Amino acid sequence: MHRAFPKDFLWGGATAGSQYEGGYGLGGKGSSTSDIEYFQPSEVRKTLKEKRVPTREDVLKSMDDTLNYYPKRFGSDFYHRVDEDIELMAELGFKAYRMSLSWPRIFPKGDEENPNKEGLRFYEHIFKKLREKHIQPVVTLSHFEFPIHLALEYDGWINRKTIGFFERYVKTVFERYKDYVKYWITFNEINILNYSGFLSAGITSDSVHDSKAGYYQAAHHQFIGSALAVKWCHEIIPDAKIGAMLSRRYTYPKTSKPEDVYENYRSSQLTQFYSDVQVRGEYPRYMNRHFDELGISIKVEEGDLDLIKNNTVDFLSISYYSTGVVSAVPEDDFVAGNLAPSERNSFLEQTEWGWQIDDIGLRTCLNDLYDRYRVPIFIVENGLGAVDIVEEDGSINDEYRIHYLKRHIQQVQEAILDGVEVMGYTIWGWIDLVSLTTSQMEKRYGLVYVDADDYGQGTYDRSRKKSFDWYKGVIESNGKVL
Ligand code: BGP
Repeated sequence: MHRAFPKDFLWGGATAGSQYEGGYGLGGKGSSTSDIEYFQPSEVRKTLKEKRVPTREDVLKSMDDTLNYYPKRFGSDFYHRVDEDIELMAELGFKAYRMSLSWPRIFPKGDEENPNKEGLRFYEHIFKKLREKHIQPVVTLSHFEFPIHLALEYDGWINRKTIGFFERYVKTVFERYKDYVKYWITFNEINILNYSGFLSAGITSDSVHDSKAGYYQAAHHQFIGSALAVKWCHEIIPDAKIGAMLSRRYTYPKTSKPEDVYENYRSSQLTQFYSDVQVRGEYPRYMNRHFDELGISIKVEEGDLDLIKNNTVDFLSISYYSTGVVSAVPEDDFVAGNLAPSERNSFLEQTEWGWQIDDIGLRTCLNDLYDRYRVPIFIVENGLGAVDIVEEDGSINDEYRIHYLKRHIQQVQEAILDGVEVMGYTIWGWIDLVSLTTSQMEKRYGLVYVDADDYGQGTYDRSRKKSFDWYKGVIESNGKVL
């Protein structure tokens, strides 16, 4: 069997502005929903609890707070190290770099008529540098960084007006970057809106009476935002591709008991509801019953469904870290995962943060998604968060990370052989950055080490880990040498 990856396979790395960029308040940047998360040492391991949703008052307090440390305001200081970091990407041989734009860097409050020129120049510089190095940017329009002003004044994505603000922002960036960016992604992990409602949609706990109804209404508005982004992207940059993005924690039924199997199926439908709308262009019929059971109805205006139908995405991108288990009557034996806890699978090992490691699950998941949608799949996040030890000579021997990545890449190759169209693979946090769920720096994913601790102490200097050379070899050999 011919085991090569496709010759135009997009190997690379991924980051998100709110966890990597820093530059808080610089260059005219407005505050984002990520800027108000402070580091809480008690929450650093095994994120079992669902995140507490802040009230308006919490948000206002955080903005004036001088006692706590807010890691996402500083990230890994990419803002001041663009050229140096892009040199490292080039040394690794990246074909693609997945990044996100900060909406409030471009529209500081979100509802202005005109963009912040300095913000636009900042990203243009990045795109120029990437072009010099022949690296394709893959740009997410919204990755947990929503303008605070829109959260406080408009209740975020619950308000239909937000669609118009988003449309203005996306048209602005498509026009400005049309010569540089040919791969776009709409909303990061749109399907976890009920866990990340504040971060991704600006919904404070006091802006909704019925949170489920509010989240689904916000999702409807994001679907329209996504359809408009697809429409304008295709019109302004005809040679570009734009995709949806799911957090795809694939799940297994706990037993072969039909009740467990059904519950798992149902839970999977509720995750794929989002990509069903964005890829297939319509609300799936199974959601009617779900909305009825919840006693909610979504406000849909004339023209919404046609817009969604006529503007489906070109590809589906996913984050994949672990798998979960679902049963009809859950036992009280939960493990952690990105944002949502899951039941334990005794066949799987866990990371130091309790995320279950399942490389074969990635192959199953890729096959499953491709069977359902028949559009190319892009793995835009996968990686291992671990504590790294810096040896006396400065080296970092992260064999465990190499082992994790290798196992997963092997399964990507199996899926390609199964016939799945996989566009590319970008390692999450190719350079250390602030953790989404715990706001830690010590939960490291990188091939490159950043000298900073959980309180932002350190030089922020970069150094290569053992996995750096390994991944460079993988890209050089187009996946032949793993
Ligand atoms: C995904 C997010 C990323 C990211 C990753 C790892 O859900 O899209 O932003 O950070 O999870 O999560 P964590 O940083 O909490 O380990």
